[in-house]
Amino acid sequence: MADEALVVIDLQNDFCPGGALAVAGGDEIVPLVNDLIRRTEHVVLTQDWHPAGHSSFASSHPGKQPFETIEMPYGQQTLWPDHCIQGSLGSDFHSGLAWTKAELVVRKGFRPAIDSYSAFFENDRTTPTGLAGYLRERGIDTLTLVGLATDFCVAFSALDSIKHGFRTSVRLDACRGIDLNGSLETMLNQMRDAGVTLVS
Ligand code: VGL
Ligand code: ZN
Repeated sequence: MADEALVVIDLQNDFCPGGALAVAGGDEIVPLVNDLIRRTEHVVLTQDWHPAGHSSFASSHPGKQPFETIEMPYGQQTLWPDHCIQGSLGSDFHSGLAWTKAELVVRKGFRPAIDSYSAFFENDRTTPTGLAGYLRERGIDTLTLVGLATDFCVAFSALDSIKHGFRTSVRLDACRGIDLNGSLETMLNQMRDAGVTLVS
């Protein structure tokens, strides 16, 4: 249907086993995601895309370790291992992903001072990526989200998608989570409460 799009979130080497910020089983979703790509007319991908020395990297904050939380001007920020550095192998899409059909690749996290989990807004929750305008202009009103990680980039994208008024579902069987201090359950509940259709 012309009004639906599949949004594949951050299915990149660094989020798959062997990568810098590996999500357990991240590579297992590739066949199912490819299946959904084949069956969906419009496909959009997101690509986490950080400059070296990005402010979300623990290595940019002396004395801080990955997975600690710090206070940034825009609020709380989890610190991560260096990952998805622009142009690195880790930033490439998983080699098995059938990405060529994608009509748009949204890159995010490229501003040095601000992280961006969501495909729609950066982590200050106000700087837009342009995706909502793109989808609206294309007449797309219904989104299915899949990818990595369920409790970070997928969840933040799904919540913003609802805020923008898109009918939104997340295919949980085509996602994998990080689950940091219970984040998976927290974000599943937030998505459910916000009106995201969770398909398992
Ligand atoms: C992500 C942490 C940092 C994600 C991206 O894709 O969920 N998580 N950057
Ligand atoms: Zn990132």
